[in-house]
Amino acid sequence: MNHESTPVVATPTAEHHREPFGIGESQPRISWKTIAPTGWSQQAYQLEIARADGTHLTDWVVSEDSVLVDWPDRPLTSREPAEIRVRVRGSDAGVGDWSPALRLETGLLEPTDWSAHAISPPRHPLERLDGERRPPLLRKDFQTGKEVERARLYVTAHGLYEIEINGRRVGDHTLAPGWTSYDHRLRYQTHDVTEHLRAGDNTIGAWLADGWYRGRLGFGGGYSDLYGDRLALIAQLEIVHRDGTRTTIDTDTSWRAAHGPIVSSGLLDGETYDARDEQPGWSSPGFGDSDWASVDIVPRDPQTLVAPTGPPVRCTEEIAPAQVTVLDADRLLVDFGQNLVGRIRISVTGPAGHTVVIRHAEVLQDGELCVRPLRDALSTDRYVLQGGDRETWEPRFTIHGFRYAEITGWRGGDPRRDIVARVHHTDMARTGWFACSNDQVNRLHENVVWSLRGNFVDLPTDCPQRDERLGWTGDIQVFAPTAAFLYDCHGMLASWLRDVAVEQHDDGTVPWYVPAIPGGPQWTPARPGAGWGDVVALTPWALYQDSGDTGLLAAQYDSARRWVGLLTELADPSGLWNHGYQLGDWLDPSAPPEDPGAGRTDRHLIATAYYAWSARHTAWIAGVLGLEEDCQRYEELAHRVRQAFIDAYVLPSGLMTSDTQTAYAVALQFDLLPGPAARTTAGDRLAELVAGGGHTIQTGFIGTPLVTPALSTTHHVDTAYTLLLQQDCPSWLYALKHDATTIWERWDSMLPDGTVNPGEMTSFNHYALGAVAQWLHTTVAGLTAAAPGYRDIAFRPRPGGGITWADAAHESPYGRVAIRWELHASGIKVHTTVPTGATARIEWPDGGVTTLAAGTTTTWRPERPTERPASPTRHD
Ligand code: RAM
Repeated sequence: MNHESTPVVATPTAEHHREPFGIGESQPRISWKTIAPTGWSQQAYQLEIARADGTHLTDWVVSEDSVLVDWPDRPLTSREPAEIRVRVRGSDAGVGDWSPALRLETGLLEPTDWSAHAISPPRHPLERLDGERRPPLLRKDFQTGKEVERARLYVTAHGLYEIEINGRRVGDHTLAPGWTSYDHRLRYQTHDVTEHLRAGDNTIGAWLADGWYRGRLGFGGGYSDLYGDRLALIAQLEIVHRDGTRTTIDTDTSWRAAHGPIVSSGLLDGETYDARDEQPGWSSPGFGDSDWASVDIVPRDPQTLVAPTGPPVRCTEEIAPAQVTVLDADRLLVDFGQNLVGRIRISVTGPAGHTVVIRHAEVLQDGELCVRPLRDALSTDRYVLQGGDRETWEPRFTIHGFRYAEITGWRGGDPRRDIVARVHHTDMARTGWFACSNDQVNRLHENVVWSLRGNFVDLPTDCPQRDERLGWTGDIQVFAPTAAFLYDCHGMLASWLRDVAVEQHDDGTVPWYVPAIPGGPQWTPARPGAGWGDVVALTPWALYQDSGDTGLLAAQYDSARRWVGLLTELADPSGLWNHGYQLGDWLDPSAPPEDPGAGRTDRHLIATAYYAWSARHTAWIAGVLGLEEDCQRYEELAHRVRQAFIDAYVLPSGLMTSDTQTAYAVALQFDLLPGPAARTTAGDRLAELVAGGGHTIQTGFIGTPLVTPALSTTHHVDTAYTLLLQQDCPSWLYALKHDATTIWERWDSMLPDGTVNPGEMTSFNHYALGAVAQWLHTTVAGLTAAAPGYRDIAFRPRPGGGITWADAAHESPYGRVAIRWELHASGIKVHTTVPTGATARIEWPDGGVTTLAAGTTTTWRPERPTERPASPTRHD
């Protein structure tokens, strides 16, 4: 085959790993992307697996599949490296070159692989010093007599850890091992530490801190010791020598412990560090640790140790101060120009014992930090100077949500050089982009991205700043489609959904937030809540739409089934879920600040709608999994609940019992109306309500992601644009008047008069209301997955709102999908990019369809587009 028509395969990937090192799958599924000339399609593929015992070549597999194909060889064993290459054959029978190799390595796959014990500093005198629980250091000296070929560190902790070997930090993870349902699943991390070791004397040391394991968490004062009251380290350092022999250094009773320079550290409260207490050389050989204490072994079942499925949290960006104001002699107010999540690093010079205090806040009030929204989170870091030359410090085991910092006792030089905000979050690959001719809409989109970054810190949280920061199920349920477009969050969310399933109650109730911790009588014990519990059926499906990962559906199916089974018991015989505690359309702007659930839409209308929608999704999941009987049973259930919904909430006139935007949006988007005529009536009424409300928002968490799609699929795209572009409160763009750089929890977290909303729940960094971004992607730009994983793509641009061009791109499992449209006086010009392996078409606003081949195409459609009649159901 000649060179020009040769397909080029990029480096394959394994599962959803960005860094396939220390993975937990013995049979990882493999994916690859091909770039090939227009018209080419894959007919067959071949995989080559290089393992220690030789290179295995599969037969040619006749298949068009390239996403998450089954592992083709015998299962990998623990600690096993492998290299995988792919080549493909096309319709013309020509064979392409081998792809570059994917190098992966498994972690410890069997509980019996673990020889390390969980070791803890002794309770006395280390742990409770003057009522403090001072974070400890642990260390061990060891010898490597023989030359080192390679070395791996498998490590985790009760609490948070950082490791040093021979004075050098291992890896760059933040807040490891992250937060999982620790009693069931504790993640360990794998590091290649070959370069850290040297022949002869070596030392391994660990910092530990409370983190989520035993630090104070939760609202209303919170709770400490939620998982136990003893920190512990589990570390297994496996060294393979040049001669093939092995040495393993485990955490055991030969390790020693002492206080470190961290005086206190909490995720909510911040960290205090006394540099005078540093012990130089503590993690290097030759340090005398005779006055360090011995350690105890504490229980940890190795069955619960799991490898990560997603990337770690790490620093992804540094931001210099945008503005620094000197408040008084010793106090600086720093504005980073961006509400972010992370920590501040300072460089200072001053006398020993001098303390620099850093307080954080998202907003100002009267020129000072406004910390009331933080509630009981102190978010204060303190650095006590050693008194040497320039001292540089960033806290290790805390994290804050802030745009502003007040620094008292500043002893640095130029603040723009000596103060930097370091942004930390799960280091997912960016996969989605959007821009258009309207700068405010672009800023709104940028704010969504920042709220995603700030709240994807190992688990999907509601907020990153106050004494909460919990994995609220409802928030990610509404936001998951947006998140999956913008970032590759599949590995991270797959882990979190495992935790949701393990924490689901025996009767099927899904906790309000996962990991579940006590939350006062409103939240504990958990009660089944519509929109929140439905995460177990809707979010796996949303992720599947983006990734095509049927394995995730299989893993989560039982959880979805148990939830829908519970709803079937709770519902009345007709299928209505019309009793019990519900949050309704949470944070509907008409709800009073102190009662965010008191929205205008009947809570039980929402509950039955979600019941029908989850039953429908469970049927779809069963269908994909080939469970025909289940599929039919859940379809029938969904149909019955739908009918009950219609009978109870849709009046003969076509209006609904709750004459609200959320009610119509839910009914339209969840396919809960009797037919096309009823859809038209509902769409028209929704548009009337939006116009009647002066095109301001009247929806909360439930209605907000649905209202613009409900309008645009019922012939009211102009109304949707007017709503999108509204600037008065409440609206998406209102927040920009107050210089918002993230999405707020409330439409009016900042009131029009510039004061902070008096509600006790007022975050400035909450992604739920940012779910509108998915409408920007799918409808304003017009980039939609018409089949799971973007194997079929529908470009459905719906220009409006005076926007003259828009573009969106998504890095799909097949490769980059992109669209840019531009309005011209005589028509619309659309540039599209379709990856090899996908089919695609443009569905024009007037109903016309243009079929596209893979590759980049420019399509010109004369005349301005007009809308076409409503499409019957929503499947995006
Ligand atoms: C608050 C937050 C969160 C929401 C719950 C119900 O704590 O607003 O986002 O899901 O309430």
